Amino acid sequence: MKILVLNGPNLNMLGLREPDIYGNNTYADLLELIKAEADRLGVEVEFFQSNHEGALVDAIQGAYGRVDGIVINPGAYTHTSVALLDAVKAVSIPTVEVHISDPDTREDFRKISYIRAACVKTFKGLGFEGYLAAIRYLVENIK
Ligand code: CA2
Repeated sequence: MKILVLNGPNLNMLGLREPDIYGNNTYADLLELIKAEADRLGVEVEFFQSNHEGALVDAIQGAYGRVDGIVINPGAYTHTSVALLDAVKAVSIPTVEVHISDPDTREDFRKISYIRAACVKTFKGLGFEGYLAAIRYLVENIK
């Protein structure tokens, strides 16, 4: 089983700014944590981060026929991107939405998630643990 882990804009800045919201750990720490959980579960993981909407669309399209599940934190594109929603719908790969913080408890503009309609599950407000929960969810639910 292969899982693609996608991260959107500014998530490469983890640990460097806004530690009160996103914690002190870095993007590299996040990848290490996910890889350890994937190894424990015996699944292959591939990582991609971009600050560009089209690059994320390309990554989702590139997963078609190649990947069994997607974990995505679209960052701010969560609240703006119909293109990411359409891409997940188009490839029809089970996709889990993850947010480190809980956007529903923040500014009103973060309360809308376009991509959620195409996702099988959402984990939010759990910090980095949300990504691990997403990996476990896909492993348990993809047959
Ligand atoms: O809570 C999340 O994971 C978010 O997807 C993070 C996005 C935000 O726009 C969403 O509403 C919720 C922002 C990611 C920015 O990450 C930073 C990391 C370090 C320093 C500054 C920003």
